[in-house]
Amino acid sequence: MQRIILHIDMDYFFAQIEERENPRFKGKPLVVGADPKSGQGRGVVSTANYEARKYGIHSAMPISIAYELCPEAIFLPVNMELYQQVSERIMKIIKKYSQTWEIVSLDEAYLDLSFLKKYKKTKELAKKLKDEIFAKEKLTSTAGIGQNKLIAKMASEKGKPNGLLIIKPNQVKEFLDPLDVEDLPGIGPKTAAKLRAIDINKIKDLKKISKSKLQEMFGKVGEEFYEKARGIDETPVTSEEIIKSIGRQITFERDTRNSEIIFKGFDEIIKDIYRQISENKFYFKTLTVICRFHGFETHTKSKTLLEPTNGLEILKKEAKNLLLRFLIENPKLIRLIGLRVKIS
Ligand code: TTP
Ligand code: MG
Ligand code: MG
Repeated sequence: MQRIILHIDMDYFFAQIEERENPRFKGKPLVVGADPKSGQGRGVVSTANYEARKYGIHSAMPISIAYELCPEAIFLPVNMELYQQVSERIMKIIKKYSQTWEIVSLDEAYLDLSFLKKYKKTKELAKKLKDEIFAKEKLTSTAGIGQNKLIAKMASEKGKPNGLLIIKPNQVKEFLDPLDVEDLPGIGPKTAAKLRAIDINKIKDLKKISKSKLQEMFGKVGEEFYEKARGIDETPVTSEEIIKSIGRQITFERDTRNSEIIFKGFDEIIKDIYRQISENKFYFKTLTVICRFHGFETHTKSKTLLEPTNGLEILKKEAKNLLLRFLIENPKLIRLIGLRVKIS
């Protein structure tokens, strides 16, 4: 059966909320993230508004580089509590438009609109949805519509900002072919570099490689690249909330191997996560420790317990074991450590 899927994603979400709260920031470059400390700051950019993006600033970039690119930008800390509240209200609106929805992150979701049957009707619905979000929250969003989640997501990406882009099944090929391989969800800079090395730059080029060759190069995900390059994606809209997780991380003032500093920081993270677990009566089953070394090399290690628990002692023990494994395996100076637990 032909499906029709909508993907909606808020425009420069954290930064747009900050602009709304403080209209005098509008029109000026604005960066939400770690404290830049006049260029000495050590965290990263969460997001930036479009004015700041003109300077090359983007999510996950070291805040010190963002500062270098545009020292006169307005730098604001992450006010996650506010963004979460806004997100909850937006998702409530989105969920009214289809019985089948999937929330993917704080600022994006899929709706299965197959019941509308016609693309024309989905366009009207998407407009209404965007208008309702704007009327209630004064925030713009971009919607993409297509035959599956892949096309819908890529369409919203290309339709930004404040856009609505519909790619009908007979337009998929002309839409995908000229795009860069890195525009394909799942292909990041590393995969793209390998492809570029064999002169594969556009999705059109990617289609020339056989499935078996892609498998040989990239393993199981290689097969997916083959399908995606042709606009094929069967994954359903799952009607589930995102799996909630709680995470915290700290960036040290200086890269360090001082175990007193490392474990003192880690204890605070554990304490904070435990406080959230107990306040909300959460249970967790999977823990992930993240460790960023000197030079930005970042690794994670996870442990899944046999059953969900809410105990502080087990959290401490398992988290510290994971961190210790990092310390044993890698002698480099440590820049950042973090812990995340998946709520079950
Ligand atoms: P995105 O939807 O990826 O980005 P965005 O909404 O800021 O911008 P766009 O208009 O391109 O959609 O992410 C949503 C929010 O998630 C973003 O506002 C901040 C946060 N975020 C981070 O904190 N770190 C990251 O690396 C990314 C990608 C996002
Ligand atoms: Mg967004
Ligand atoms: Mg998003």
